[in-house]
Amino acid sequence: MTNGDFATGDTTGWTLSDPVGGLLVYDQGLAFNAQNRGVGSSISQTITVEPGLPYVLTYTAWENGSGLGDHLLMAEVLNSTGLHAIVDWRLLGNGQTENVTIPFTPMTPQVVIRFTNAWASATVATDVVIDNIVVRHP
Ligand SMILES: [Ca+2]
Repeated sequence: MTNGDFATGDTTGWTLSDPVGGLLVYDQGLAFNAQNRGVGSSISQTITVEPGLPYVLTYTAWENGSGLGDHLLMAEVLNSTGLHAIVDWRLLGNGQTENVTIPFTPMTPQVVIRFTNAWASATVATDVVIDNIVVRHP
């Protein structure tokens, strides 16, 4: 992955879909719902893989902010045929941090890794942040 740790301080390397304007890099991570914006934004990146071999997508996610909120994150790996290699849903509770590991097997030489904040119980002073996105071949 390119800039999977957001060490550049911005979204270099990622494609953004941000209809609500809630994506923002801070604290070395990518925040959804930033600036009290709503849900529905996503980031994605296309990577090259070997079809048929096992891979693992890992990332860290946490809820951040003084407000109370639960956030639902969707992580997808999409083959270039449009078929999913995996869809993973994580509900991050208020104050919760999770290190997520998602095994998948790609079917095509390129796949899209996409993260979407699909739902939140609140978005004022509560964000969901992701960081350290890595794809490896165990
Ligand atoms: Ca980082």
